[in-house]
Amino acid sequence: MTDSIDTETPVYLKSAAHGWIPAVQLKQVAGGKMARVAVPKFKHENDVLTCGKMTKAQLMDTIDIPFADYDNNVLPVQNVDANGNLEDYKDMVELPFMHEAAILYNLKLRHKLQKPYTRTADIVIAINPYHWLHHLYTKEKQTYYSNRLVWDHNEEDPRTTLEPHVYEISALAYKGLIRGEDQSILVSGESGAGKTETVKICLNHIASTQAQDDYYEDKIVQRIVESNPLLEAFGNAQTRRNDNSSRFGKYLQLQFDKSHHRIEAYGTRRGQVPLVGSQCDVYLLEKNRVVQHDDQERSFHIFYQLLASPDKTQYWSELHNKTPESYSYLGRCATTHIEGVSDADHFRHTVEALQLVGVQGRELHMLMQAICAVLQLGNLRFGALHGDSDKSTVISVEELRVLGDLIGIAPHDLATCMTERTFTTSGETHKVPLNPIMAKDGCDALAKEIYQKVFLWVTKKINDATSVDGTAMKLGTIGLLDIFGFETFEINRFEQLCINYANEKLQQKFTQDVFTNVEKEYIAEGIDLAEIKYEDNGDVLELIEHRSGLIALLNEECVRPKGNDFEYVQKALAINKDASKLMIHRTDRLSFGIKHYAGDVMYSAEFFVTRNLDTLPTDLQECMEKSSNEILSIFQADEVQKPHPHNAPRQKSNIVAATVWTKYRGQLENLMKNLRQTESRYIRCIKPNTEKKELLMEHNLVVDQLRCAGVVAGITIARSVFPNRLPNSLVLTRYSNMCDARSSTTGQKSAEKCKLLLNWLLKDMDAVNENGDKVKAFVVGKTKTFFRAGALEWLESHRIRSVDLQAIIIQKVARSWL
Ligand code: AD9
Ligand code: MG
Repeated sequence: MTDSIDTETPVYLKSAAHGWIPAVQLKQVAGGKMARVAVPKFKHENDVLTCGKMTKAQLMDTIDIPFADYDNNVLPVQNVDANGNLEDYKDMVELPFMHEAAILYNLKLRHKLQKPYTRTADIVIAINPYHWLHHLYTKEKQTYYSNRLVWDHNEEDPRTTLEPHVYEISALAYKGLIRGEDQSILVSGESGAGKTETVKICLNHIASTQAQDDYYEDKIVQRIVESNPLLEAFGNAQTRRNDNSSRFGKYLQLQFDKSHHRIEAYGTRRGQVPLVGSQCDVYLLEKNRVVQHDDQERSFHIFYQLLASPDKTQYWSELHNKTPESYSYLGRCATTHIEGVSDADHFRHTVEALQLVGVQGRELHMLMQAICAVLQLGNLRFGALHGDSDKSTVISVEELRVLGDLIGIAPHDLATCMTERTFTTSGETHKVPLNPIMAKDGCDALAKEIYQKVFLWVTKKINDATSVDGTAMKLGTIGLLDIFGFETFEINRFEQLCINYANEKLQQKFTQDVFTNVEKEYIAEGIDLAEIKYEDNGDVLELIEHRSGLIALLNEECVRPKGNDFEYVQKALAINKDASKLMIHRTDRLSFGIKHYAGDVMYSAEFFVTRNLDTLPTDLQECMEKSSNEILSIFQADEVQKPHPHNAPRQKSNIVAATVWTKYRGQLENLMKNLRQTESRYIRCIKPNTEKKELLMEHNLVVDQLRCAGVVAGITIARSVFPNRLPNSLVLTRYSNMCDARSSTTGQKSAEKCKLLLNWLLKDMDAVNENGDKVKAFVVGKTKTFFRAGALEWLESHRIRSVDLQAIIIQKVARSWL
């Protein structure tokens, strides 16, 4: 046994809590440098350590990170301090080692230390802690971040000394707004990652910057804050992944009054811009959930809330003794109650929030009755008419009567519009009977449509009560985007394509913003602009959006008299066969795939045409227009929504203008246009595990999300020329004791000192670029030093030489156990 580190024999410790972990290993990495593998903390509480050697396969199995991506199967993952303790980095741009494993382990360590937020340059990564860390969200914390980031003008970049927090994003957005630029905060992540909670945390923080005490006294701010849980009651549901999953996308624009006299009128802090309103745009409500949801999931919260309310009969006497099980849309599966949640309490809160936005009295009744109408529609049953299975009749006569009473339409009229369809040919009208399945489908389509109207009606009421007229004052805005993250399931449908398309659009903006920020940083630091190369996802967007792309071809298929999913796929594949991002399925002819920025996704085009058309039969629309309930009767004759008469040529432009894709694309274009006029800030939410458990991190799950969020790609752009950067002050404290240059630098500015120090330390590290010119291993900017590939790793591996002694001890102990 020698006293030097044996670089060939990796030694691993087996920990009961952590599985196999590398103890210490020096390994040659790119450029012939030596780098080291983590030295984990040797003692874990209640943890038994054993040791042994591991094969590469075992290592990949147990450590669970994609080592296969790298040339060396063992990479340095973490940094250690002089005592052998793992060091975490609050800004990942400063990580001495740069790859997915290093990012993952840094996040993991911080997660364990209950530090859910980590910065990567201007982006904040938020790991869902799955339990409320109260100390992070106190009023004092809110004020502290506002003071440091908004009001304190003395420091250059206070973030270097601040623990990362989403409050820094909200504070910086508010500061940007005060300086005159509209702002947006883009929160993304997969279902359950914490987007909605994060938006609420930011919103509360911004609200707290208003009248310093008792900001809830200001009704408008209260209305804005309360509109969030209100929308959640109507647009959120329990899913397997999240008990309070948002089933729609949301862009909430906070409106601030920038006119001078208003500032004085509010008597607020100097420079403060008062929050005077908000405008909420919603996207793609998952209305299918009204008629169908999986086991262990629920429909939208409001149904269960209403049924749990002790006052429910005041809205409709028929609700007496009714439970979710009484309604077929809710009670089909066992899950009707969420653990730890009181639907009755939530209902009270929902009603209070509705009253706050002016929905009360008659309107409140109308709203609740519209919800009851949806439930009641689900209880209608259809059977063959006089034994003829091509015709249908409503067999639940009593349920039909109750529904008729509720919405003020004669039961007979209701039954007719549900069991027959009207067609007009050559000016003549024909009634065609529907079979029971078609009648039930129409009834479900009506329930979904009514619920969508209800949701949009509530959104409009919120906007009416909160938004202000931009012409009456000079408005500034902070937009908060809480939108569905990238999705890939076993079967991916039309909805997944819509969602992933939105994510592609946002990813393109993200990449461009990261690039622009890197440029800005170089300029601010006074260093020469290096050429930054990056790949964006323009090819995917081209495939989806261009003139013969996936959207245009689907719209065309919807216009064709006998348009269908199969023809659509064949055309899309033939026309775009050379598109590099399109994948063709050899056997399943209804499938196609897209190479998204976040990974490859196969789509099943089954029902694409129907989902894209999403039309409600005219008979049902016209019947609803007669309802005494105004929310239901807003089914005005919407020309473009109506299906075209049988055999008559379809009016192409009308249908195309009305398809789900076209409307959705228009909404997204508007959103992007709006975002382009703002300074955007990013929060990437990460879900640490699928069990909703605190302190547990599943490696693969997190790495996948980091890829989807473009975190790794973003850092790669930021570090493409200079992979590492450190504040000059840190360079001095960390590396000064590695040489004697200290004595000669006293009295000089830190940038100068850094230059001298690094000139000495890195004198052998200069490289030669493609043009044969000599390039320095580092560039010292005004406040930060930028390192080329390998330079910081070299410094680190030499700095931690003192730790080697400890490593030797660990190896000795470990070997003595072998
Ligand atoms: V979905 O796409 O709408 O299904 P979100 O919005 O990403 O999803 P959400 O914000 O609803 O997730 O968070 C899911 C759950 O995680 C919450 O109900 C909380 O129980 C938990 N959570 C999220 N963020 C925090 C936090 N900062 N602190 C504590 C949190 N718990
Ligand atoms: Mg959500």
